Amino acid sequence: MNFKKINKFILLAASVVCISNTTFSQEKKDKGMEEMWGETKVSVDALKSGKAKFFDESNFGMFIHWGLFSNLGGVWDNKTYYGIGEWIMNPRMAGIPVKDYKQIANDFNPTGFDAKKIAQLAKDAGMKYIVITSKHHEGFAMFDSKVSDFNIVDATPFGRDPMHELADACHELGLGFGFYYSHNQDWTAPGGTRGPKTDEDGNEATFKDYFYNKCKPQVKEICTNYGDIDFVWFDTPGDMEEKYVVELAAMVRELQPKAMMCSRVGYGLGDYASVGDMEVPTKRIEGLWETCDTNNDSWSYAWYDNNFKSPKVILGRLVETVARGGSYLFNVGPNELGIVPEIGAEFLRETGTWLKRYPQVVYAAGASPWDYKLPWGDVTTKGNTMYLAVSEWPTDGKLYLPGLKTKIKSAKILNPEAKDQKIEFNQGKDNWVTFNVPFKAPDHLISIIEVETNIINGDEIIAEDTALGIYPNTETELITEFGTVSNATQENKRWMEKFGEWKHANQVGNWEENGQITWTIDVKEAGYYYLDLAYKGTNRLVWKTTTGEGIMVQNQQAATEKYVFYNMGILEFKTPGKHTLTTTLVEGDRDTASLKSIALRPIND
Ligand code: FHN
Repeated sequence: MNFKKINKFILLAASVVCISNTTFSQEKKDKGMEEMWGETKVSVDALKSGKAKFFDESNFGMFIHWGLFSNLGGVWDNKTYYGIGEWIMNPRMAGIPVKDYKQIANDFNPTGFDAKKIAQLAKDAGMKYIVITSKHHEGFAMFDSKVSDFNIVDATPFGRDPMHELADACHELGLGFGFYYSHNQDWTAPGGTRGPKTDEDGNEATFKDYFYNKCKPQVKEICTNYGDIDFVWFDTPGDMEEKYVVELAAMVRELQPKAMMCSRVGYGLGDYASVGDMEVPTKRIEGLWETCDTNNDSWSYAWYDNNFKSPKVILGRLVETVARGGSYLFNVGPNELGIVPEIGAEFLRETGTWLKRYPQVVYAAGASPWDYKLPWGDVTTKGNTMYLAVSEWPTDGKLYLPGLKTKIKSAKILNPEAKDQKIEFNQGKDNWVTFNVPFKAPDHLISIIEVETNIINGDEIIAEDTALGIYPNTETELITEFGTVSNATQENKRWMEKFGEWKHANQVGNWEENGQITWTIDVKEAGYYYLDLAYKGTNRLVWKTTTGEGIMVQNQQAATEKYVFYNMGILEFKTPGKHTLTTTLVEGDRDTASLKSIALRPIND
């Protein structure tokens, strides 16, 4: 990471701007959950004290969602509920009454749980630490708790403390270890947010009761009984009063001074920011931050959910996160027996095999000189070296880098099994670099080109960030985040497709008659390009896109509830170099029209 621009506090405003949904009918229903992620404002004292080093350099950790809900696997009363499995108790899924939910513990017997095996999986995957749910929103403690007997040791036939076993296994393998704890929501404890309003005797229960009877004493337990821990990952602070958050955070700091606290504790008291669930930010973010993502669609186990991300997708999202300056926390959901589903595990091991080949690309690596990903992949850095992580290997023997101001000394394709292959390149006056590369991708997952530049220690590799490259051999997507907008509204939006499965996009809406978005681009080669627009909106829409040279494409396409790319026509650039591109809405419902990106595809054949 590059900390040159760090202030005392960092506010990741872009990631919390607004809430919305794709499908119009869902719009109102889905509000609520994401408001509870809390502020992404964090203190950077952790960095100064040095305790952030491990987190900062690791860049890759394992998240585990495992709890009583795993015993249901998405099924209640013979019916399958689709969405994030750990929410099955909630009225928005099965709506299981507290009394019935508690009964599930009677037959929760995860005899297949093997802490060493899970820790080894994390290690094999190249992950450096594990963060596991010690108590999720439904209130069941996955550890030996003296505070509430609704816990895995007292309430289940299993009778063991798997958290102890996992903490020990992590320590043995040299992995970091930490706990997730839902501090605000507790759906079974009297007084917890969204929990019962009365206690077992029918007396009114307040949040204060929950906080002092359960939350704070249980957090004390997880911060006391498991040795030194590296992370305390609170979640969904929502409207929890500040005084409680302050008290809890102070206790954690006292008991575990070296633990890193995630920003979801609330009120800017975390050591590092957590951006939205399943969000790989599209733009560089300064400071210490992390994104959490899951290996299929749900966080916890669901019987039907085998939509596992492939090794290439995992690696792509990991490298992209590191290239934007962050860390990637990647989730697995063990099943009712405590076993991580095999396809997901296998894909993780393959991920780790790649990381063994190219560790330098991820661990202690810095962000890309470009604020955004490039069409063929992404870039991480270390000192004067750039690692070009190419997931879409070019088929014409040319790989392009736009707008590089720093001079390149040499470039080679890394080949861990044989000799690295030096490659020729040309760095033109236009700041484009063209590498001559083999036609076949050197690595079947993501190939790495190591580029040595001539900067001297302490300097940064500089890429021009005002003009976005338009490539002669591949499609370039221009997202709205990098355009300049007038008379329309540019906002980040989030929406759930399946319940709890978040999607994120920067988009432009509220189009006034003269609303427009303009990108500055740097075209490598003059010629014809197909123009596609990704938008949504009711009624058919007419969009117009004009180049600075006065070439225009105007066309009508369909109404759509989801962001879909539609072909608009052909644009010509008569000259290479800097141009502007301006898109406006000509006809259509101005309230629902929302533009997510445009794409330019060279016409070579
Ligand atoms: O509601 C939870 C959800 O179940 C899951 O634990 C995620 C992980 O980041 N956090 C909350 C929603 O943001």
